[in-house]
Amino acid sequence: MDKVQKFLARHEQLTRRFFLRVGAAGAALLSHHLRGALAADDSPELAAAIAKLETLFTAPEAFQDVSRGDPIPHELSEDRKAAAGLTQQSWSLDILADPEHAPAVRRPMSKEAGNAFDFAALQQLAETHAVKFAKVMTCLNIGCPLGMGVWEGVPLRELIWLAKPGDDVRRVYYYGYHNNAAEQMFRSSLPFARVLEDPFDLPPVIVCYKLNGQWLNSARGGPVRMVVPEAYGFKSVKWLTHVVLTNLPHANDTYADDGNDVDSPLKSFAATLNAPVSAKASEPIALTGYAQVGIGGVSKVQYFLQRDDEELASGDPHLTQAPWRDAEILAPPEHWGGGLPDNKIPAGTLGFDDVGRPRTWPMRLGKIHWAALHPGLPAGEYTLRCRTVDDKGIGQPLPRPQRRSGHAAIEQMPLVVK
Ligand SMILES: Nc1nc2c(c(=O)[nH]1)N[C@H]1C(S)=C(S)[C@@H](COP(=O)(O)O)O[C@H]1N2
Ligand SMILES: [Mo]
Repeated sequence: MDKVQKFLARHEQLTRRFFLRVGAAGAALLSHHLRGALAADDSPELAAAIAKLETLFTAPEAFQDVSRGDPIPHELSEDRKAAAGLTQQSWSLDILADPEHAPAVRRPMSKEAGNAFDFAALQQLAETHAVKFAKVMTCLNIGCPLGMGVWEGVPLRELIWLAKPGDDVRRVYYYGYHNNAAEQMFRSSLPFARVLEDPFDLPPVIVCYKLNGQWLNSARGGPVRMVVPEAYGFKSVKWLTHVVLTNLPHANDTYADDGNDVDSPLKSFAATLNAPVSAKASEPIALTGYAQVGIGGVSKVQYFLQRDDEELASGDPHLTQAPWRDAEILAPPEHWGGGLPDNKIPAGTLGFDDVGRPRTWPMRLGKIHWAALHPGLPAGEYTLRCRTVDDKGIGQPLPRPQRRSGHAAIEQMPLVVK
């Protein structure tokens, strides 16, 4: 066996899903998004590039970490975690009225009053209300996903109803353990209506205790964190300790102070993975990448290879008129990675069928992989760009090109052909 074949044999499950696409079995499995054929289905270069792609789900300990705090809560010793309420045994949640913009809350719950909501109560609610869904966790400021997995929890509204809120609640804000230092507090907020209702087929906002079928670990915000499906990471407060019901009509997020568009939902964008920096003249070029599927969906991933000595058309800053070529969106994987128990999508995960296949593809709020084989090029210096086109046919970075609303800039990579 040559090197490429050996490599493919080892990564059979990753490559198989790609080549399935071409056959009838693949066509049955895949959605209407997959169409057309690659320039060469039997390219070993492309097969090897696809085999190198990481799994779509991320093991909980392999997420990139951006947590704040001095010390960072998940780095406390086990004893100090227990004392701080950062273990399942010691965790509790206060659900209170905002003292400064107080709505009516008939049954506030707090540690101080001795009736805080605890982990046992959360598990009791979970028996009848648990929900699971797949989602990328993406930092608005960083742009690329920190990781993706299946998050499990109880809808926040189920906890809030226990506190018996009155009619004048307009927003909910919440924060987590912060070493009892006000300046370390990390706070987020949501309109009360978003907590009560799940618009546009979104999953609910959850109080989360599991990731990829395992108890939520300390680094990911365990024992309990918030997870807001359609939002960037800063809405998903870790080490959750307080939920505050307020009559305040506007956002008071920590990220608002940082100048961000705090109610912006996830954007779609494409990026390359293992993009070649150089290629041989006249030889096909294998391209691979991933895309984040934001609230607008992804109908296409496209790329565009441009000679650096040729000028871009003027008056088209977002390259809407460039000669984009369609890449292939890879079919859903058979193995999602991420350390799922028995390598299976947990039963009952929203958006997946009984055998763990996604009901729609690309799946919103997740990631996908893409690939393309570009015909050989003459020697020269080139720039490789890629973009997503959303379900309305709008190409990246539109309709929200503003960086403060989340990363959507078109990626550019240099490529030298020799
Ligand atoms: N308590 C607390 N929660 C937090 C943060 C934090 O610093 N403290 N960081 C937020 C930000 S900015 C992001 S992007 C996500 C990252 O989640 P992750 O660590 O699970 O990837 O956590 C959010 N939740
Ligand atoms: Mo973030």
